[in-house]
Amino acid sequence: MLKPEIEDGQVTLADPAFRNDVLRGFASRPRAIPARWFYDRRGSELFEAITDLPEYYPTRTETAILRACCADIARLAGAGRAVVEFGSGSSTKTPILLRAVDPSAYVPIDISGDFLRESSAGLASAFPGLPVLPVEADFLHPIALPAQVADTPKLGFFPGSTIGNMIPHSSVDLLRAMKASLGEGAMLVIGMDRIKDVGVLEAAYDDAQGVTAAFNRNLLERINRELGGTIPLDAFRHSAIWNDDRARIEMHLEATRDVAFTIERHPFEMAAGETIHTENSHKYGPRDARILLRAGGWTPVGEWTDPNGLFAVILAEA
Ligand code: AVI
Repeated sequence: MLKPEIEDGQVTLADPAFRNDVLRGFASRPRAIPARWFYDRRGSELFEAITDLPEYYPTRTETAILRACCADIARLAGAGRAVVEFGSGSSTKTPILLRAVDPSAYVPIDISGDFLRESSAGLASAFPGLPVLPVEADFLHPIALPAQVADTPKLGFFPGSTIGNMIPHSSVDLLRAMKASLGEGAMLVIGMDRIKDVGVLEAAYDDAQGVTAAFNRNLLERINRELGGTIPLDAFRHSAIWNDDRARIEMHLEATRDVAFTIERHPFEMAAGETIHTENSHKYGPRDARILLRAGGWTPVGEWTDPNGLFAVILAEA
């Protein structure tokens, strides 16, 4: 049965998919919970705070690259495309692209109706006259886009290196689903974080102010809040480590002592040093990025990076 929870004075129901992923995640070995569950209201606020941290280079680096390359993207893509953003849109990056490419419509796609409505309203007032056509859907699967843009060529936009949060076979599936959603003649602008110095990478995911640690630990708070968990928060520490073999930063929550707790009355035990794996953030060498795109059905036609080669923005065609 769904369990009513009080959040911000409102009664909400625990998401059955969250419950399943958490119970399975704690029972499996290695223990792991999908990163998508970070993003409740508090988690989304903490992620926003992460993007401003001095150690978290991706957001400001990608924004600077976009500012510098958007005229080239506009030239290569041509005017009048419908820009289709996978995710509900960033108040900084999206306007940079929209201003440059002179689109005929803007179609943000997000699974969370709340975020979608908020960001669509912001974009619509910043771009009067531009049709903003939000679609509430899970973009991991092919999506039917609004009829108004059926005959318009599309320019997909997937910034932030969000693709890096998926394991390689899922990221290939996602690129293929995007290609199917965008249709004939589509192009895609995608942000992909580069492999770099391990110290820089680990600091970006374990900042001095502890914001990323709070973001990671908020998952445990969410489990306690929404699923009636009894996890002792003080028994877990945030860890972010570079897995060189898989070219990814892994975030874990590590038990600092032996602990026993329940989630919806299911008992769990963890020994000191055991972890629950909460996120992967894959990084790509220049060739890795191009190979991944090609595996997903896209041909890279333009690539831009910052002077230190920290991050890349790639334009690809279907
Ligand atoms: C959303 N995503 C691209 C972020 C990343 O860098 O992998 C999520 C994040 N996790 C910790 N810090 C930021």
